Amino acid sequence: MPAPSILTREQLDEFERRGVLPLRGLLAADRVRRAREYVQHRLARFGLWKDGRWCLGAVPRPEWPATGLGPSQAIGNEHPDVEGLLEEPALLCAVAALLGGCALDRTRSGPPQILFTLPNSDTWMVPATNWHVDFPRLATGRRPGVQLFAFLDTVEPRGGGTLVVAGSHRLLNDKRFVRSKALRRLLGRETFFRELYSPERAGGEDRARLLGEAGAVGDVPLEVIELTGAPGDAYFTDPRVLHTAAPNATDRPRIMATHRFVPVDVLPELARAFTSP
Ligand SMILES: O=C(O)CCC(=O)C(=O)O
Repeated sequence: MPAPSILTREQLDEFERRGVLPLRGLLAADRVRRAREYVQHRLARFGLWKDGRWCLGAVPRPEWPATGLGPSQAIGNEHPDVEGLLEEPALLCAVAALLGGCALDRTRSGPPQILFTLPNSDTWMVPATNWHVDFPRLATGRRPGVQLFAFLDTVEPRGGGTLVVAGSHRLLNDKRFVRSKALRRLLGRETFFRELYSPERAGGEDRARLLGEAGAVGDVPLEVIELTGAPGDAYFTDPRVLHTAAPNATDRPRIMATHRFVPVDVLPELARAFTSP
């Protein structure tokens, strides 16, 4: 008999429908604290973290779209306290539930990736640029895995949390490979995405209003949502949802971690999709 799922039928349905599922308090507080302390420890080298508090004046303030220090170089991901995030039993049960228990490719997927953004803007808006997907549409229409976005510290609204277009994973699954650039272009023919990418709807509050505005392509409802949360909260997304980084208009750095879980049996098709003409 299969093990009972950690997720309810309603949550699984929500994930199917919206391609985004919040799971509050998914990660244990201790595990998250260790990963956050690792990040703070690494940033202490730049004077950004000192005596248990942020000293943001230690480096020049970046201006959006710059995010400040590159997390891979300045922080790095390969540390047991970062890798330990993926050992969380509740997280692994949620991944198994979302992927129907498929065996995962854990050898090549590496540690979670730290997402870090210093405060970098006085105003907040939904960017017109860099909307993308990390995985192509597959010819079989199959979901290529699930992506985790976990909060290592509080990320408030307008605090640099990733933006995603809920529902967008359901578009353009029409039996062919479509990679990110082509997907962006094809979606740009639709009113909802024309507005989203539109440089005319250029800045400030006008673009901020795109958040939460209901839209649709055909019968697929769409909505731009901002990933926000407290330490230990997480979202799972369908890797086919369009998403982008956002400005951080608060006074605290944004610290999140992301990871892509890919079933082993999807790898051959993924490889074909990435290399197809
Ligand atoms: O929140 C961000 O910085 C963007 C993350 C992103 O685009 C990704 O993980 O693919």
